[in-house]
Amino acid sequence: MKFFPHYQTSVLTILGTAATAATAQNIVDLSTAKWTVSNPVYNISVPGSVPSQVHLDLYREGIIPDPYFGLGDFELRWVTYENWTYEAPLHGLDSSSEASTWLLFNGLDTFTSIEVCGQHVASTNNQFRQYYFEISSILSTCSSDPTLSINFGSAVNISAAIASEPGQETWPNDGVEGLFEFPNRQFIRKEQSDFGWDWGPAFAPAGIWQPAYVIQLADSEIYVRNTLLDIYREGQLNNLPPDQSASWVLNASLDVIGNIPSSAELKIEILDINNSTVADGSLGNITTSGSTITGSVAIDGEACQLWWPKGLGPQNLYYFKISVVDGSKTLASVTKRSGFRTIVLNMTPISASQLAQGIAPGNNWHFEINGHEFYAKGSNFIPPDAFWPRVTQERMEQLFQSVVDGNQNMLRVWASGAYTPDFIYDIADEMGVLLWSEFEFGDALYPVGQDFLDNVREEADYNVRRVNHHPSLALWAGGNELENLELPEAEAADPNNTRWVNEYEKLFLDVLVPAVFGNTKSISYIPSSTTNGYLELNFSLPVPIIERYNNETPGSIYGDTDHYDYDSTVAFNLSSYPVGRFANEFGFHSMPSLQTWQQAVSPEDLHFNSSVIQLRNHHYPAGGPFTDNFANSSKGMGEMTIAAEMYYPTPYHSDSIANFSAWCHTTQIFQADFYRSQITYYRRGSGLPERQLGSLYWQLEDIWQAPTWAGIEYDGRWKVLHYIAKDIYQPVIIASYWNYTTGDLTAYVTSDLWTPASGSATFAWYGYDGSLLAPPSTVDFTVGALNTTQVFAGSTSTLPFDLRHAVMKMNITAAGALPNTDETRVFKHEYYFHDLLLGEASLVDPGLTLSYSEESGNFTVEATSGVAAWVWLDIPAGTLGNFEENGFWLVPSDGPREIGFTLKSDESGGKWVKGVTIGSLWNNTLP
Ligand code: BMA
Repeated sequence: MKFFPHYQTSVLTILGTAATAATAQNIVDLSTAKWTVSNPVYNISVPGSVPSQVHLDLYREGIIPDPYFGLGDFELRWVTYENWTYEAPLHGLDSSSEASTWLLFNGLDTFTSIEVCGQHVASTNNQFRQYYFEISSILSTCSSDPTLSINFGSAVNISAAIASEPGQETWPNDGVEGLFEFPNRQFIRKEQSDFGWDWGPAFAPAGIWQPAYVIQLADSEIYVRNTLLDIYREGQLNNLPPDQSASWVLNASLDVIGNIPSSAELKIEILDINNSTVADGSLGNITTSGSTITGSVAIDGEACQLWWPKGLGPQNLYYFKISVVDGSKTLASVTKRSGFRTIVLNMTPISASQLAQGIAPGNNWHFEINGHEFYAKGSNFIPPDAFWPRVTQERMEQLFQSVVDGNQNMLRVWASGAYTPDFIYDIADEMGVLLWSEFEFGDALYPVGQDFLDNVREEADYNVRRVNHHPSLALWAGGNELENLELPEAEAADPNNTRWVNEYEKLFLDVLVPAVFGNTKSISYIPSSTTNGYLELNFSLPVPIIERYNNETPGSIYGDTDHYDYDSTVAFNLSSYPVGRFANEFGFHSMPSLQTWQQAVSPEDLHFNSSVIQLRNHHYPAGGPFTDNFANSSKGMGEMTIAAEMYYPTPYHSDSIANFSAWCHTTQIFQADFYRSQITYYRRGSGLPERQLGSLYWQLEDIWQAPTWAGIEYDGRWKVLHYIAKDIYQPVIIASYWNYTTGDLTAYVTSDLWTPASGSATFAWYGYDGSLLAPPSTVDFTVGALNTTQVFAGSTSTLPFDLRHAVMKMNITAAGALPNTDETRVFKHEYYFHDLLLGEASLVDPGLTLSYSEESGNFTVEATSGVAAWVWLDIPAGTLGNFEENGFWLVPSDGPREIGFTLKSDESGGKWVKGVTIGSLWNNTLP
């Protein structure tokens, strides 16, 4: 790897010396200070911590019970309505008069008044900004030992006060406000789901939620508080596919506390993952403006190993050490781990050659990594906890391991949580998970007063710069469900008024486009998660994006899709699914497992419709009304019940806990079944005129223990959905597509490999007793790169047997190569077609057997006397891990099937193995 001289101001140095020694700044990490948190109204004063939040400190000190237990969501609202003060003496400061002293906060949640030595320093009102304040003069007048005191105002009260200010903005439509939520979230810059969401509780926490420091600098010293690193192809423009043969350009920009001398320069050293220097030199085009220094350099691409998402190639990473130097002195240096890749959301018009391939006219809407189209497989990531400070590295590594084990390569980081911390991007960089990232706005229209917009500008600028170096960063989107929901609703309620679209564009184009395009060339931007894309992208305009909205030509296909339908009677009607270029969210809720419920509710509440369980369901009925009443909370429960009763035998076990557990599980089966139907439909679209290239279901994981759309429960346990998604996100799959009105039945093989794969498909009809109803048939197929091919066509109206008594097993074996490999691999997949109403099917006892081998650590299962539908291996409470597969079907002729297991944590001392149980849908029919 080498730098190109024309980007440099000085002679380039390859394999040169390391940077000189660091400087003598004094940095006090405020997590080491002795904090108290107090509230005078309740006469509470207890030890506090940083980073933390009030609820976490009160819980640790025994003042409140576990906020996640029972009805803590409601019972602890008094905490939220109060103001809280965090206070600590400042030790370890250098009292010499030369030092300038600063407070640096990477995150304050949210409304604060900050004092040092009883003197006001500043007030803050944005959870997502980094704040820094000079306190040198206050310290010099401090009569006693300095004390830092931060008073947090109640976000719920303050947002209500802001909402009722005279002249405050109102909208013709309400934002989405679910059951049991605090109102007015759109007026403040705080995690929007902190006020409650349809999958989460409303704690609206407060506290110093990110690291905080005191920084002391001598006259010429500087401290790097944020770093932008942008690696792109020369000539690259946002939202457009770059020339992959162009050289790489690295742009670095450091934001500092202190003064950067005008003679300062930037040096760079690139190291491989083993810390060997692969290149070093100086950056050119240096500009210094106040407290920011920027420079760039071109890099010869030959030796740069590309970074790829999981499944598409290796995750090559490098360290980039950037130093600010002035003559022979190194003023500061910072190291960021990054990689070489281009990622673009291509929304260009469908070209003539694409039309000639049979792609429907309109615009593209797909991602390209390093110039390759690929199929994005994944889900939506929500805040993994209502209290971020307790989200640990270990928990996130475990979660992301489940993501990659589940064959997912992309997560959409949903727009109304918090900007993802760097350590999570780091995990995604290492594991190869692309993170479609969003600004924190969702399901509401937002104020556009100058103060609000200025506040957002700071927040956006800080976060775009902070995370841009992560190769996993895939996209910036302005917010959640704005163009497809909030804006049209406002326009429908107040027709012919252009105010709503103008205001929308003020925030999501005029403010956020410069925040992205002004800082990075490597990342694409869309204003709304669901969008028809642009009508025009013109970089000679002040804001280069002109939105398409509903300016559509009939017969053309444009954007991505969002699909929810809580009428489960049409769940498997394929014509009810949207046809688009990409599915960015779709779903249906289900109950968590009994094991998870036991962590959160008392034994007497373990009934499907107990008040506690109903009140933890925050899903409102489709179409509203979104009011705070108990009757509505039963609707979400009702939707799950109706679906379970319609499609499956429903449990009626005499043991009430077993019955509850089976009901929970049956709602998970419906959820998984419905998602599989949509995922196969969207994936098949990769080879149909819509050229559909992505499926991200709603939602990856849970924020707490409750009925939600998640595929992974709060503690990491996989629901049926995560197993089924793993199965159907394999590279080469077979699936059936049934029009139950006409009886037309087809099957397709779909592949997201980048080269063709060939193999054969076998189809066999079985009775539920395991007997073959007809001789199996086999066809050979070749499926193209990122394509689909039909391998079966028939009709269920001409079958010689009743569909209620038969299942068709289809399985494929195909040879193909994974992207970026030459090695041929064998891909296998199986799929069962059956009547939708399994409650009416002639299920028999499948005679399931289960054994475990200490030696291999594998389980062996077999259906000895009939077809086993939705086989489920269950792990006891206290143990966490996942099977290689689960939720599958078995026929007796399959013989024994060995299934691997990965243990993640265990509190049973190994006894869990004996607690593993096996069952299938047949168990629902047992008393
Ligand atoms: C969409 C999402 C989320 C929501 C989910 C389930 O609205 O964008 O806001 O939680 O559906 O209702």
